Amino acid sequence: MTYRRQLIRSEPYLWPFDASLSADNTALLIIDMQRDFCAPGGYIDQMGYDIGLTARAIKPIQRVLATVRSIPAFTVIHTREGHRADLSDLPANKLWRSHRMSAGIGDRGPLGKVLVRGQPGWDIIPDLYPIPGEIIVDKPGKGAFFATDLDLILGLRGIKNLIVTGITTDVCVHTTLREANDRGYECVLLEDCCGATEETNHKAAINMIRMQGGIFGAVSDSVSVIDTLKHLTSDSALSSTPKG
Ligand code: C5J
Repeated sequence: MTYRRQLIRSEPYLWPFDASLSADNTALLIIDMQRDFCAPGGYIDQMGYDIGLTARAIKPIQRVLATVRSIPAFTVIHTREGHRADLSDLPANKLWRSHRMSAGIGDRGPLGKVLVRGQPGWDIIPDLYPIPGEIIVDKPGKGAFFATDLDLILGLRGIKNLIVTGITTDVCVHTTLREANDRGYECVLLEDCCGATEETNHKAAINMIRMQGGIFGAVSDSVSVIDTLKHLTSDSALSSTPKG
């Protein structure tokens, strides 16, 4: 299967490092775009943080998602952080810390039980809701590889490049990026498609990626990725095989 070689404008190098970008070997990863992290009444809001800082990622992600959805066979993976209704997968220290912030995991809030699977607050926001064929990975931790089948799914699909988006930049996004990088995935984080509970943390998390020649991968943005991906539309239409 051949594709025209494409690179995405990014720092500190053009991504991916080996110019291997194709619709068959690349996935868009959308991390935890759940009401609990960016909607009024959710977990982050209850802790008193500014949800404007996380919600601002919604529109840029929507634009990237629309582009990717127009490319046949491009893999999209959504993740959701959350726990079983009986909280049997919730570590005691995570529960204790959430109580300290007046947003107890499992407690009833304006969007149902905080961070509990199946509750309104835990679900993905309507603006970015998965469509049939897109994969959803439910995770109990911050990293999307911990206690999930994400690595298995990526391996079975032959995916080696990950375009990483979502919230929050310094927590679940960074943990997942580091986990992916250690497993050999080539990652690019889209700066405007992320957000943190504090702007300084967002900026620091982005800056860390660029260190040491791209210690966890590269940093780009929605415009640059869309510019490159739209060229894939015609290439992949000719040569890709449907997945899922
Ligand atoms: C947090 C996340 N911040 N999705 N979760 O608790 O980053």
